[in-house]
Amino acid sequence: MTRVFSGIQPTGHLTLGNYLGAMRRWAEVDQHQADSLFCVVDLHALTVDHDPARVRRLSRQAATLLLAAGLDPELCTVFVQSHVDEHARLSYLMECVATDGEMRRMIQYKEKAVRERERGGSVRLSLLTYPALMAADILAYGTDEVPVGDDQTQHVELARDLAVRFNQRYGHTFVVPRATPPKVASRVMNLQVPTSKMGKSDDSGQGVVYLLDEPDVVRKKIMRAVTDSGTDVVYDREARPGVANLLEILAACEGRDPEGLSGAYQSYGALKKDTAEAVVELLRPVQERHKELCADPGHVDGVLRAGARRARDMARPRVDAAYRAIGLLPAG
Ligand code: AQP
Repeated sequence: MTRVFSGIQPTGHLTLGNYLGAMRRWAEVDQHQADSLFCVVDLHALTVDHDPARVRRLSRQAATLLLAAGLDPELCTVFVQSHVDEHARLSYLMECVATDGEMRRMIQYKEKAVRERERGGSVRLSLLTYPALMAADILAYGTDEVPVGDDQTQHVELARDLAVRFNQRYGHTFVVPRATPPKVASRVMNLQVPTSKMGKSDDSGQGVVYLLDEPDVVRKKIMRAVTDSGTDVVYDREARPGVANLLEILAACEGRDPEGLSGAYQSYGALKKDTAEAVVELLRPVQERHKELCADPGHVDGVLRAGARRARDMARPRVDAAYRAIGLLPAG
């Protein structure tokens, strides 16, 4: 059976981008068709300046939202990265296989390093080595497929390269994984700056729909979305990024094709109104389930405990094998 692994960072409140680009597919497709693991990757959240209490709170919220989005612990493994030591253990080996140049070429590193400096902070070494930890996350489980949005495909490519290199140099240890981005909404864009990704660490939040935004807030943000200077509704990502983004969001909500949808609209206003209502309806069941789960925190804790146990059992043999293969003396 295909093994699927993917994760989400507790660096901010989860967004419509996270849902359409990743979570919805995990719940609707992957957990039913594959042996799947989904992880709140809290160690990754320490790569940028953070408040410890906030990271803890967001980790719990992210785990709760994964369940609210439909992940079923009977069908897949849901856990928190720091609960499974194998991630950090294997990350060090990945750092020993990767090169400094490979890490510095990563687009996310370059973008986030600039952002950290602009915010007056310094760049943490862990931001540079982030892809080694991500490779460890993936490779520890013998992962075949990594369902991620477009922004993460470069990191999955690096995980592939490291797996191949390790196998060639030290003997076959890792499955070589591949990224599987969604066909529609692989990169949901910021509603105010439609040339930038809708990200959860956006400073103002005005261009970002959060999964827990009230319906009226969702409507307001979408009705105020920046469109383009033209007036006709055409799907053109390059020339009309704002309208293309709305068409993609609406298409993803309704399971349709953005280009086909564009013909149905004569004005930006009508497109925004339908998009807003489609998003409100998409989020409604997730928000309702989230509320129920918040009333039962013991349930979420239990799911995470069992998930971590299962994940540890799956990862340990492969990580132990990697330690032996690379030349470390077994503990006996
Ligand atoms: N805008 C997006 N469109 C489509 N997919 C997206 N994903 C994230 N944003 C979009 C996908 O969601 C999964 C988890 O994302 P993440 O937690 O690794 O990354 P993030 O939400 O982008 O978080 P950051 O890096 O903490 O936020 P920013 O970028 O604001 O600094 C992944 O599969 C990702 O592709």
